[in-house]
Amino acid sequence: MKVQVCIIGGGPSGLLLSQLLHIQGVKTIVLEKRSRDYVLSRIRAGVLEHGFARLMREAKCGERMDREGEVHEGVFISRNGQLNRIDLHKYSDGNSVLVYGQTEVTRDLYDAHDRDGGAIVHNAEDVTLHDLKSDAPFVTYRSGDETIRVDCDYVIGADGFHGVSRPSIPKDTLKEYERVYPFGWLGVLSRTKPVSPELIYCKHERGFALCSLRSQVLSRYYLQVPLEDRVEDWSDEAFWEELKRRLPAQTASELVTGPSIEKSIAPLRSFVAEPMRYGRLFLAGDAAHIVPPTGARGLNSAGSDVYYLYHALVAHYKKADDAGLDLYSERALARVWKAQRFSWWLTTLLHTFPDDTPYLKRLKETELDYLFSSDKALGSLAENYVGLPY
Ligand code: RFL
Ligand code: PHB
Repeated sequence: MKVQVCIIGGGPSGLLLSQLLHIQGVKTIVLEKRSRDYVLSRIRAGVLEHGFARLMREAKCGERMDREGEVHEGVFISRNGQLNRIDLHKYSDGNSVLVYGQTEVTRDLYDAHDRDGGAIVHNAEDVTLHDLKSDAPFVTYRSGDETIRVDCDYVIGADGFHGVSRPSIPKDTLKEYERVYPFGWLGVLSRTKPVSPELIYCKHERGFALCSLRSQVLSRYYLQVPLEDRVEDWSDEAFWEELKRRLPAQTASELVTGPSIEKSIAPLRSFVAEPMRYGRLFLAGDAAHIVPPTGARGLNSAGSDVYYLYHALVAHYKKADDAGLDLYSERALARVWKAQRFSWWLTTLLHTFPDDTPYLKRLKETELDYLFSSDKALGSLAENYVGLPY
C-alpha cells in the first residue's frame, strides 16, 4: 500500500491531522493499535482552547462541538475556603474556552472519517517504522497472520507517550527533559449536576481538587492522591467525603453526589523530547510532550502541533515549499515549552507537595495574593489558559 502520509496513532492528534489533510486531498492512513470502542472509552481532557476549536471547524468537525460544547468565560480558584473568579473573557481580550470532552472530539473525528472516506486501521499490531532517514520510509504492521507494508513520503508519530514512534529515534539524537510529580489525580465521572457552572481549581492543605464538567448533567471531579493509591482503595463514598473536605463549605453543601460511572488514577508528569523531527518522522502531541493536567494544556498543545504540521505538509504538497517542515520542530517546541511553563507553574502553586517547607508554603500564598491583586498577573494566567496564539 502507498500513501503520502502514514500516521501512527488514532488519538485526537492523529485523527485531526488525517482529517485536515484528507480534506486537502493528501492521501493518509491512520494506524491505531486499539479498537475504536477502546479509544472512545478513554475519559481525558475536557477544556478546549479557541485555537483547537477553530481547527475542528476547519476539519469540518465543529458542528456538534459548537452545538453541545459550553463556552466558559471564567474559572474559579478556591483557597482558604474562598472562591475567587478569574474573568477569562475580560483578561484575555474577549477570549474563552470551550468545555467539550476529548471523547466527544474523538467521536466527531471518527464520524468525519466515516463520512469523508478517511482511512483508519484499528487493531494494528506490531507497528514498526523503517528507513526514516531515507527518501522512501515505510511502516509495517500485523493484522492477524498477515504483515502489511505501507510505503509513504512522511511518517507522523502521534501514538501518545507510550507509543513506538519516539523510541524509533536513536537515543543519542533525542534529548529528553522530564519531571515526575510525587502524586496523581484520581478522577471520577458521575451523572450528577455539576456543583458549579464554571470549573473550580481548589488549593487545600489536604491536597488539590478540581470540579469540572462535561455538561449540566455530567460532572467530572479530581482529587490529588498519593502515587501509591490504587483506584480500588477509593470507594465512591470516600471520594465524595474527601472532595467535600477540600471544597469551600458553601460549595461542599451544594455538591450533588451519585455513583461513579468512571474512576481512574493518572500520574502527573512533565516531559519534552527534542527535536520533534527525525528524518521523515515528525512527532506530534503526547508522543513528544506531556504536561500535568492542571493547566488543561495537553490536548491543546497537541492541537498546535497539528496546526503547524498540517500547514507544513499542505505547503509541501501544494507549493513544493518545505520551509514549514524544516521549521516544524522549532516552531512547535517554542509553544510546547510555554505550555510546559504554565502547567508547571499552576501545578506547583495549587498542589500540596510532600517536601513543601513553611517557606515554600508562604511563597505560594504570596504568589496567589499577588495574582489576585494584579490585573497584569491575571492577564498572564488568562492568556495562557485560553491558549497562546499560533
Ligand atoms: P493519545 O490520546 O494518547 O493518542 C495516542 C493514540 O496512539 C495509540 N497508540 C498506538 N497506535 C499504533 N501503534 C502503537 N504502537 C501505538 N501506541 C499507542 C493509542 O492507542 C492512542 O489511541 O495522544 P494524542 O493524540 O497526542 O492526544 C493527547 C491527549 O490525549 C492528551 O494530551 C490529553 O488527554 C491531556 N489532558 C488534557 N488536555 C487538555 O488539553 N485539556 C484537559 O482538560 C486535559 N485533561 C488530560 C486531562 C489527560 C488526563 N490523563 C488521563 C493523563 C485530564 C486527564 C486526567
Ligand atoms: C477535565 O474536565 O477533565 C479537566 C478540566 C480541566 C483541567 C483538567 C481536566 O485542567
